[in-house]
Amino acid sequence: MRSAVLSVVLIAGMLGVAAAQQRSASLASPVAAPDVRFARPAAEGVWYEIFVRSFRDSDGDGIGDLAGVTSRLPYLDELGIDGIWLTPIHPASSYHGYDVTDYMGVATEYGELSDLETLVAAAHARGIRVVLDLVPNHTSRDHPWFQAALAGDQEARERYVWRASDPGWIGLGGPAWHPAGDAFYLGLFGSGMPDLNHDGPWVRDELKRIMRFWLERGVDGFRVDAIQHIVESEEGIVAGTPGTLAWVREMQAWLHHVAPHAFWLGETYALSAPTVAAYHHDGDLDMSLDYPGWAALFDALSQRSAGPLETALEQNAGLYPPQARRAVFSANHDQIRPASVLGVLRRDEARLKLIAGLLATLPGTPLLYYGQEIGLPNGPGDRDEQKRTPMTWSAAPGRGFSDAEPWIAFSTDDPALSVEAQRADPDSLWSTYRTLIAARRGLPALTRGTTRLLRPEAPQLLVFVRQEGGERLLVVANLGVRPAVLAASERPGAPAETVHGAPVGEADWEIEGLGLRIVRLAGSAD
Ligand SMILES: [Ca+2]
Ligand SMILES: [Ca+2]
Repeated sequence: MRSAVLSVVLIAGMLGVAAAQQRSASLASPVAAPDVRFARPAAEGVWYEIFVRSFRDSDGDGIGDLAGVTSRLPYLDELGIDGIWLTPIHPASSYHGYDVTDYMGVATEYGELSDLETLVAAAHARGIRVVLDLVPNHTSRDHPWFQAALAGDQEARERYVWRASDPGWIGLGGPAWHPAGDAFYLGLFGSGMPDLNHDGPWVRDELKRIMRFWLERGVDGFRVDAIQHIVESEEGIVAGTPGTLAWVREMQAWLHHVAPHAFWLGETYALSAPTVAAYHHDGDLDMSLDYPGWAALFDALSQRSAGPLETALEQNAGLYPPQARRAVFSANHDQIRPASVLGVLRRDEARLKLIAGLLATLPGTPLLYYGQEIGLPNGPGDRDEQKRTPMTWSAAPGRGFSDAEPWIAFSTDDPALSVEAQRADPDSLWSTYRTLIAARRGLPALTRGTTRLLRPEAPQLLVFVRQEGGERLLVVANLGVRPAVLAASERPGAPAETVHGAPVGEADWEIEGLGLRIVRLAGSAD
């Protein structure tokens, strides 16, 4: 009898091990790449972040949705977009979706799984990649795992991070530890977002299972939320720990193995370039968000000096490993939009156009935030919702966003701040973006070329050479508001053709305030 019981236990144990091995084995098998031939590698395209709730409402409930995004793919194609990043589409506790309650679901207000599949297929048919937001650091407090943990389920409890007493750490905006029963759980982003425990294999495997689920539906990668905060040290270091970097390396190795066609874009929210570079060196991260570059861009614009961008370019040279890719941007759903940062002065449109020019020419992968191509401003006040107001497609009631009252008010009633108006105006910000993106597409020196910084006499002029093969492009950007001169003697070659901006010739160039030139240089490489 005893031996029979023992046998049953042994067999059950062996079955359990076998099941776990089978689970791991299926996680490691390759995912077929979508049957699409993209025109260029992901890193050489222009990307576009869509806050799904605010892009286009297809069914008249005032909330943007997946079918709405699908309906605007021709628009994105016309603008020259190669890839879109969708903010979280899953069932979640909050409107923004970063507190997920079901990682393999689609929130009812955004549609159904089939709507996502339709969107991916339609995007791929146009050569546009689709990346989903992945939120691995925390779930919602309402996620069934956390609810089970609160109810005392030991396995569920181990998926989160607990202490018997409050260690007193400060999280991102308040206390990091939150009471529940006779213990405390970690929630760096607040009590509504409990941190997952990535120490054990269960959570890591589950995350791989979630990624597989979406990869099998054709998505091309993931933007990884809060990537710095995955693993905390015992002492309470909550960003960039060796444990987090090792976690990134493991996850990237897994992704490169099962889906080498897909990639990660990490939310490396740090202003120090060496801190961001560590995710590439130690974590083998595919692509980072260039927050140091974002800060340098606005420093340069506010100081009317090329200095901050020159410093950033010099620091970046040799800092990142050769395979590292950086997304360069001027806004996302967490930032005040440039049209609001830069105020309401008349000349600000020139500054927004200069931002477009710098994003198109600086080394990196340009990443736009929906509405930036028309200079969409923030709404009133400083709440995050006001960074995420509905897209203004036209001047008509509902602004082409929705036939219903939008979920939040539009940030502008200016009819000129619409796609419809700016598309009809060859001098508009929208037309500037479209022209620059189209030019960039045809210029490998801009999409993948080397970068050499020059130091001209005029401190407001940012001057650099992008080179690929025998093609050399000289980029000159005037961060000042007054004209500045780049002498012929300061240039590394004779101009062959003005690619962007008013034509320039052999003499000294006077570049207007906030002006930009892209000039092909004669002759071959130096
Ligand atoms: Ca809707
Ligand atoms: Ca964490």
